[in-house]
Amino acid sequence: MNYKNIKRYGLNERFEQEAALYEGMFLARVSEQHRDLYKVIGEQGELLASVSGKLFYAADGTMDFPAVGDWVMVDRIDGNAGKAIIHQILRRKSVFTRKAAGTSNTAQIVAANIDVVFICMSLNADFNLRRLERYLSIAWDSMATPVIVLTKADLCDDLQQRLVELASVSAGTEVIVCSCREENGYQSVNAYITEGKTIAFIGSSGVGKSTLINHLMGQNVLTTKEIREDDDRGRHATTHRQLLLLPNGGIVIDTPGMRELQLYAGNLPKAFEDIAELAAKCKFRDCSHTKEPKCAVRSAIEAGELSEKRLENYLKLQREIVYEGLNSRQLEQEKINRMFGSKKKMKQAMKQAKNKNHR
Ligand SMILES: Nc1nc2c(ncn2[C@@H]2O[C@H](COP(=O)(O)OP(=O)(O)OP(=O)(O)O)[C@@H](O)[C@H]2O)c(=O)[nH]1
Ligand SMILES: [Mg+2]
Repeated sequence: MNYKNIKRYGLNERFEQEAALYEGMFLARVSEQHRDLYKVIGEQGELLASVSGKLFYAADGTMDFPAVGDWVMVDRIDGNAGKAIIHQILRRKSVFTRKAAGTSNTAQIVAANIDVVFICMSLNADFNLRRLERYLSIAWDSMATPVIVLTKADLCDDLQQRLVELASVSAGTEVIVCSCREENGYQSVNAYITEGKTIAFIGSSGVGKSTLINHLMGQNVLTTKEIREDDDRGRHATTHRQLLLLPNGGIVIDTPGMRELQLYAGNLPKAFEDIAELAAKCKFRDCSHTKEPKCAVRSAIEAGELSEKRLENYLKLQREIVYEGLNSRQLEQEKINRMFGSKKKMKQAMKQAKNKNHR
């Protein structure tokens, strides 16, 4: 198959190879989701789509349904004869998940197959280190690279102080400071956007995600809304996730601001590398860092090297993770095992399909 259009939407060899497994079906990327209706981009343009009955009944939770950014196999190449049917979701390269709002322990996919995740936080009222720790835990688990984007620099008069505070939680993550009120306010963001790479913007409502994307697009394609004056919060201007193609060849996913961000899976050792390093020096291997003797983590707090609040948040997030010990990579692996038996068998099947389709 000679793909042209969807190559611009980030198609690479890995997905192309897997798609070869599904003879007679067409490859497309999910660009929008509205409840159970999807918009997908195929080789001949946009299509409306819904999932097949088989996919629906075989689904074991929301992770088994398509999400924005997913590569899927559909039954048609154009929409002339009606809606397309999504038969298969290709293996995800990365996935940003959170616990669905409410009490159930189900996951919600925020974006799939992203290369970089921009965690947006404004430098005024939204600035909150504990929330950022949550975002980073999920981002490091997602297999996408996180970048912290601090927005609304024009509304902050103690930037240096903010950056010092941030340094205690941002280790290993790039930080970009920007503002829509300055001429070159988004230049550093642009540096991360390259052809064929997918970038997702996440963060609270009103921090300026859509404003930023509009700037990158060079036109106002997305709706933005003034924040409420009384509490400085956004008004949920963006209502659904959406994938767009940027003029410079990058692909961006805009997401609605989240009211709460609960963890479904998270990479705590990576987001809290300082605590993980200290924990290795505790007397007890299963030290809970609460009351045990010779606890290196508590000693660091007493010495003023680690903030108590950071430890509290770490312990809280640890309790929150649904699949304790299972990260997104392992969850995806489980799915492959369910589908193919093992990763090796999946690779063999892919190779066979490729040879067959090339004959
Ligand atoms: N002063 C200032 N205002 C900004 C900046 N960036 C965005 N805004 C304003 O903040 C408000 C909210 O921006 P949006 O882009 O709608 O925010 P969002 O993150 O997309 O919000 P949701 O879609 O609700 O998640 C708008 O009125 C923007 O004009 C900035 O750098 N400085
Ligand atoms: Mg928005």
